[in-house]
Amino acid sequence: MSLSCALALLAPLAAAAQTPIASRFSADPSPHFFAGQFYVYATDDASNSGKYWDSTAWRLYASTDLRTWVDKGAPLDVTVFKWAKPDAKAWAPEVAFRRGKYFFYAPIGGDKIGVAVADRPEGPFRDARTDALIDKARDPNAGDEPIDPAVFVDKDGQAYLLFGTRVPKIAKLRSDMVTLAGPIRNLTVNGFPHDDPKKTYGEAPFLHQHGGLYYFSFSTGWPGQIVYGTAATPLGPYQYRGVILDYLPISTNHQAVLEHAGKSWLFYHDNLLPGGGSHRRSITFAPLRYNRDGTIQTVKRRSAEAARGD
Ligand code: FUB
Repeated sequence: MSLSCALALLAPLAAAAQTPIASRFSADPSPHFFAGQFYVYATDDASNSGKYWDSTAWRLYASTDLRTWVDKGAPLDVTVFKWAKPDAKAWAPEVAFRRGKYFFYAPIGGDKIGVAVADRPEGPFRDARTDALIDKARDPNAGDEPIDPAVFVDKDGQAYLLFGTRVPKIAKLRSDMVTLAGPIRNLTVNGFPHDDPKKTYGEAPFLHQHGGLYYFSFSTGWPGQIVYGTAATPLGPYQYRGVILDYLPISTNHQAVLEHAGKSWLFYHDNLLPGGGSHRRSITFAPLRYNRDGTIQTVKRRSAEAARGD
C-alpha cells in the first residue's frame, strides 16, 4: 500500500467531506447506499452548454468509502424515453430501490417526470412505462414546473413522490413504484419567519425520517438557502425549523440527506472546482448533525479555496 493510500485511510472522513466528489462538473445529488456501495446520481453539468442546464444525460458516481469516487458514466439519457424530445433537458434525478429493482425518476424538459427501471444500480435503465409518470399537461395539480423528484419510502412500505417548484407537491406511489396511488397534493409548511420574506418554498424537495420525526428540506429559491420543517406524518403539515445550509455563491442550492450505518450526511452542490459557476456546479457532502431536540445544526460551508487546499 502506498503512503498516500495509507494516509487517506487514516484521515478522518469529515476531512474528505466538503471537497468535490469528482473533477467533472455535476449537480443535484441523489445519494444512496445500494448493494454495499455508495452511489450519487447527478445532473451532468459537464455536458451542458455552460450557459444553461441543458445537458441531456445524467451521471453516476460510486464509492466504497465516501473518500474515493469512481465516475461510472451516464446511467441514463433522455433518448431512453421514446416519448421525450431527444434534446429535452435532463435535470435533478432521483433513484429508489424496491424488491430487487432500481427506479430512476427523471425530470425531462421541465414539464414531465419519467421513470426508468434497472436490475443494477449502474443500469442499464429502461423506460418503466410508455409515458411520463408526471405530466404537467395531463395531471391535475402537477404544478407549473414538475421537476426535482424525490422519493421517500416509509417504515410501513408506503412510498411517496415529491417534486415541484414554488409549490411543493407530494403523491403516494403504488408498490410498483411506477404509478401514482392517489392525487397530487400540495405540501404545507407553516411558521416561516415573518422577518424574512425570501424564506418560502422554491425547489429541491427532500423527505427523510430521523428519530421518529419526518424532515422536509428544500431550497428557498434562486439563490436559495436549504431550510427544513418537521412533521409527525409524511404528508405534513410541516413546521418550519431552520436553516441547514446558507446561500451559496451560485444561483441554485440542492440537497439530499443520506443516513447510513448510524451516520447522517448532507449532500449538495456548490461552486468548488476551477472554472465553476451557476451552470458548472460540483457535488460535495458534509456530516449532518442533530441536536437533542431534533433540530438540525446548520452546516458550515467550506470555501472553494479551502476545499482545494489553496
Ligand atoms: O440542475 C437543474 C436545476 O437546478 C435543478 O432541477 C434544480 O434543483 C437546480 O439545482
